Amino acid sequence: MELWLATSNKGKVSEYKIGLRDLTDLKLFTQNDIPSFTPRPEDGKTFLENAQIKARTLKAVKPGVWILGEDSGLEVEGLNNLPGIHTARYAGPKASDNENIAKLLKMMTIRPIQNRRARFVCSTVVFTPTGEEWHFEGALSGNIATKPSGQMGFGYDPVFVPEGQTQTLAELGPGYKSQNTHRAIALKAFLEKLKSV
Ligand code: ITT
Repeated sequence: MELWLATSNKGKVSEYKIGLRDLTDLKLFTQNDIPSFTPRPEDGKTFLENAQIKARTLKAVKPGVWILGEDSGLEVEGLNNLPGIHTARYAGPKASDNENIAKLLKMMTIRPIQNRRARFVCSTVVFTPTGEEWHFEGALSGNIATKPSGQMGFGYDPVFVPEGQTQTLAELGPGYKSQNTHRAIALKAFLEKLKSV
């Protein structure tokens, strides 16, 4: 099958490569394989709306193939579920992962926040080659660490400790992430659905 990922995030692409490795006939591409591709602004009000924007924009230039788009982010209880849909750009439009992490840790100390519970969420939209639209969701609960630890992964991995673990996602690494994360859960649901068609 030919599957196109509606993302330019290299960390996500690495994780999809692992999660999809059992599909033996898979030909995997991303929007970055189309030099003229221009993403649309992610101006939806929910993770689902933003995932639809990404998947639909790629479908418009690549009809008749499998398309997968996802929007994901971090909801921190003590920050009224922020950064939420603004997770990628929390510290500004071109913010790096380190700048986003620094802003998050700062927001939790300006007014000391005791409740560090948080969850990663992922909303995934798949278009089949015939244009059917499928939706999948995943979430991973945990806590925000007081300082970054670990080198693996991307985004907020160095400050996210999954429930029941003592290490961050950046220390636990791809073996753990490919089985347990918001993205892995939504992807497994897609793979299950794929078996049924
Ligand atoms: P695309 O829109 O091109 O897919 P993006 O990075 O902008 O890439 P999102 O809009 O979905 O993606 O933003 C999600 C952000 O949430 C992402 O940039 C990370 O900062 C964070 N994030 C999502 N999943 C994560 C994970 O598994 N580990 C760490 N951080 C994650």
